Amino acid sequence: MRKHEGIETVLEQVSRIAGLLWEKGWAERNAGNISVNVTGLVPKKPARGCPPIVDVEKPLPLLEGTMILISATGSRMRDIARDPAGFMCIVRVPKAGSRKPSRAGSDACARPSSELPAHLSVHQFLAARGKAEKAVIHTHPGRLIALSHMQGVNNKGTLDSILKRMHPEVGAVYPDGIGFAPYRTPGTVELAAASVKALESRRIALWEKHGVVAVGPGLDEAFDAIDTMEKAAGIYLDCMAAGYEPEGLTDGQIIALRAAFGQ
Ligand code: 2HA
Ligand code: ZN
Repeated sequence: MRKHEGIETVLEQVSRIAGLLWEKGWAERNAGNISVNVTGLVPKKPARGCPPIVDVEKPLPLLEGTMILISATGSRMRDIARDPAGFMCIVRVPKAGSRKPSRAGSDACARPSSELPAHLSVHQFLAARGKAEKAVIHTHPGRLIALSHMQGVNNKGTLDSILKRMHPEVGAVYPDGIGFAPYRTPGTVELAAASVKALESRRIALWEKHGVVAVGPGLDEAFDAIDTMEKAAGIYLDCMAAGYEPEGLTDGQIIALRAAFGQ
């Protein structure tokens, strides 16, 4: 997140990125969810137009005192795009001993996304490692999901290698590649744990047969990682649909790319 940002600026970014997720076709119905660590950006007395604040029930010692802006459960990306404050809420992780009554349940829009466990686990992991990333996106990009159904491709090593060979941009910008989380039921703590493991030092991980989770300093950078990987997946599938297995960048080309980008 950049300096001098307030919650209003973050909500503008949420609106723009939610619109893009919808336009890209990655957000059917209420698919996907967005969160941003907005600690320090929420005024003590939130003004009108600030999303509702909900206290999280579960103790999360590493996130104590943190505020996470997250899409509300059931919200459509196209609705978030036109009214971000109306379809987001702020999850507050109270400091130990300072628990305030939760507003969850009193306001239909104040129930956070069904993927809250994954978002909180990823924010916890980012905070614990002192990372600059504050934004998390989960969405359903069709081509990456299609690859995750392809036997022989749906494993970390093969998927990562295919995407790097399809498009020089992948290896140049994302040398740590894409992580791979084996299928877990949506919304579960098992999916949350698999997400953290798959992300490690990466910007993006594929949730097998479901979607992706990506992180970035801001929502734009998280979006870029998804967009780039989805482009590479599309090139692979377009070649296969045209009836040929793509040659891909050769070993020599990959080595030269790494050297050129100081990796
Ligand atoms: O928010 O995408 O994974 C709906 C989903 C759950
Ligand atoms: Zn999903």
